[in-house]
Amino acid sequence: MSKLITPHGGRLINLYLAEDDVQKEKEMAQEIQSWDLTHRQICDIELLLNGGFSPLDGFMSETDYDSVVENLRLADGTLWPMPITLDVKKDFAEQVSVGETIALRDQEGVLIATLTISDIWTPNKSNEATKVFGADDLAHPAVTYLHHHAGEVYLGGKLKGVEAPNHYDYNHLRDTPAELRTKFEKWGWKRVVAFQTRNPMHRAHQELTFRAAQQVEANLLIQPVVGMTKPGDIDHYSRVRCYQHVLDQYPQQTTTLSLLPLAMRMGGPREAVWHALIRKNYGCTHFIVGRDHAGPGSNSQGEDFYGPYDAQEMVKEFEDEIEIEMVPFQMMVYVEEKAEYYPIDEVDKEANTVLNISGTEFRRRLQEGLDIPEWFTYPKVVEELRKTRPPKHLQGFTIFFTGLSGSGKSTIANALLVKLLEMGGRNITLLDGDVVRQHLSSELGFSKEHRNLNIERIGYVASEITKNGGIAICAPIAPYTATRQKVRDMISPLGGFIEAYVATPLDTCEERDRKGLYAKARKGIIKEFTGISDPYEVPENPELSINTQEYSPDQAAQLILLKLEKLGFIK
Ligand code: PPS
Repeated sequence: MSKLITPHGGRLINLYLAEDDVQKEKEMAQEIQSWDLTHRQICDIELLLNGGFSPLDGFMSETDYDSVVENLRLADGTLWPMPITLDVKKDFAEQVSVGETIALRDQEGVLIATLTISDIWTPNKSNEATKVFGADDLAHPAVTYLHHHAGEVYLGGKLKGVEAPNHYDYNHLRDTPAELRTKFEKWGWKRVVAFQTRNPMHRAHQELTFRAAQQVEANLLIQPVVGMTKPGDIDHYSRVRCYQHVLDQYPQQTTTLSLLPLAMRMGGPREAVWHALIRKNYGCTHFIVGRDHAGPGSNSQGEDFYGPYDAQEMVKEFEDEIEIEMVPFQMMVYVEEKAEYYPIDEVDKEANTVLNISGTEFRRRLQEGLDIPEWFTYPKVVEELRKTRPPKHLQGFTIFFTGLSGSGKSTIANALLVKLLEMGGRNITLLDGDVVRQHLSSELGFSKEHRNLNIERIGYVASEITKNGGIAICAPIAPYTATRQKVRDMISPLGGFIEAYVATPLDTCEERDRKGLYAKARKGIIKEFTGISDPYEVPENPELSINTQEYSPDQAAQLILLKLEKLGFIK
């Protein structure tokens, strides 16, 4: 048996009920309130139940949460840098009370665990953002998540695990901490260095990890995150196919690949300490921390949230306590004269030609179908990535018209549709305001809530079309900035999003009054009419603003085609 020793000398937590108790718990759960776990919560609960988050034995209590936020420690002093909380909607929280047990289910209703509530509280999210992520700045993905996606109320309490969250993908590459420890024991791996990643691996990463393993004389565990990573990252299916190709580059029996169902927060230094603790739980003795580990990019002032080596410094500070040795790593660069990779600080830049391709440049080359040299990455990796990131002219996109009723959105949208059909070779769907209201939103009215729901539905359909390489043309009024932004955020990671504001002034729309609606609105026969008795928030930064007094529908459609060409979406 492996020694199930975790950081802090405790045992590896296993929160799953014994087989005999599972049936009883399932029967009991039919009588109690259920909470449907979000994707993030499914990731967290999997690692809580299987001991990846040892020594935690449930979602944090308020005192543990406060202590973690303020001091990176649980209330009893145990090192733990990241809040692991169960956020729920306010109306759900109002229906439950301390001492009650609730069922936690996945999106299909499968019972994953039960939680006996010990605490119910409303967190100070701005304080959490500032203390945990360094700033209450929405440019940080975890801060956006906290304010815009997470529920208002947190529930704390101990968990009883009924069933592990189900995965249909790459089951042979998924291990619990206990399974991985057993494998290491079986293979005679005493010293194991873990490599964490959320990106595809290229030659530089292979060189870095290989050198790190050599340096500390350890076997190598490549343990990429397949739960949630930074929005916009390459999907894990493609990444895992890439990792499998890269695995062939290591000497046999030195290296293994195992997938980690973690929901990252991109919390830089705190996150690096958290990652180290998790790796300790998975039985690793060493952990590679490179430049800008788990960095979220720049803040709203355009500066990096964290310094490039902050994460290394913080892990160093706690490595003895975690009982894992950090292996710090510099950026690897390719030295042309030597046809080899070296850590950047070991290269004499005067005497050598140093080559490197930045992430942005790599994505540009992929998008434009340009050459990617073999010194940078493996041909099979490029092949995989070209499939997921096709050049722009093969990607899907959404043209999202917005403007007052009668502004000319539908006319321009139809002209554009016809021109794109004439060009041929693409699948196009027109989601016109009236048509959507007939087929998708027939039960909705024109209150703010209903309008937003209508736009979210249009956004969802358009996002599916865009994701699958099609063209969606949407032409609703979409009067609210926040909802338009929501749709943009939903679609942008999947392809192009072009907001086209049809800027016809209200008096012109009213003069035209093609459907006679403005006259009725003025008389009060139609209530909540946009521009008359309901607001229209003018877009601040649309990709296109079309003045219909200067452009005929045909010219406006041409204008959009030129924009699409400029952006690379049509060739
Ligand atoms: S929204 O706000 O985006 O959900 O509106 P949308 O679905 O695009 O509206 C579609 C058409 O509904 C007609 N209509 C109204 N518009 C605005 N306000 C009120 N109260 C209203 N009642 C009916 C109007 O003809 C919209 O079509 P367009 O093509 O914009 O003229």
